[in-house]
Amino acid sequence: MDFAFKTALASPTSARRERHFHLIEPDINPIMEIQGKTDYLVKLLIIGDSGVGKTCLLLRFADNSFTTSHLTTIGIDLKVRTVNVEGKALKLQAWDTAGQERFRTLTQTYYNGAAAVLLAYDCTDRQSFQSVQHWSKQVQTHTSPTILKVLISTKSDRPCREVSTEEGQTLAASLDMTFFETSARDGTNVEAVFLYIAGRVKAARDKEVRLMAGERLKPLIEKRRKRLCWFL
Ligand SMILES: Nc1nc2c(ncn2[C@@H]2O[C@H](COP(=O)(O)OP(=O)(O)OP(=O)(O)O)[C@@H](O)[C@H]2O)c(=O)[nH]1
Ligand SMILES: [Mg+2]
Repeated sequence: MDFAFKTALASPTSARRERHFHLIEPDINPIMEIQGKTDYLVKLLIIGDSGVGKTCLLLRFADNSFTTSHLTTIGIDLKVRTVNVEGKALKLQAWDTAGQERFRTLTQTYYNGAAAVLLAYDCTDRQSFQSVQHWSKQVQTHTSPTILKVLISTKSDRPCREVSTEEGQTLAASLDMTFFETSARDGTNVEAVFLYIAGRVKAARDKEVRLMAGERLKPLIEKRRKRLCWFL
């Protein structure tokens, strides 16, 4: 794919290493992707506070890998994997956003055209759980009401938990979201999250295709009906 990359300026105050690139033009041609044996192209976005484990979750899904270092995402990054659902190939393009405050305006520009949003919090960090309300408002403002929303609790492998499963489930239900408790470290529920999204998107797109086919046949059926009436 033909992306324009630009090296990001690392914050001089940040003690953390920053390795990602700032991707400036999300210039993806859906037609080109479809020619490459893709039935459906699915745009996803993962959001949440810095350090909750968004990049690690996507790395586990796309590359089956995990890193213990926090290499904070600069701007935005992209991970891609094609999954098969009932014989159809769905290319999942997961946009990995930066949780840091200074990138929030940039993140907003990537909501457009997303089929699903994954909102992540760290179950060992109550502050990140409290931020869910803020992120949820962002989703409401920048996406259509029909977008698929998934609340992700991360780092379930860690013993020092600050947010219970029940609290996560209750919040997800109040925000009309589906809830998953995950660990990028041991892989818990990572496949399940993305397969759930792929399954829901496929069902919705299949329905759209059927409806469109029905609309195309309508004039033909009407013509036949009229001809039949003339004979009777
Ligand atoms: N134990 C454990 N640690 C995790 C897990 N997921 C992420 N981490 C750790 O959490 C830290 C932050 O992970 P990242 O994925 O870089 O966080 P992020 O949400 O992408 O952060 P930003 O890019 O700054 O927004 C890293 O040190 C990871 O190793 C997990 O499932 N279990
Ligand atoms: Mg990241």
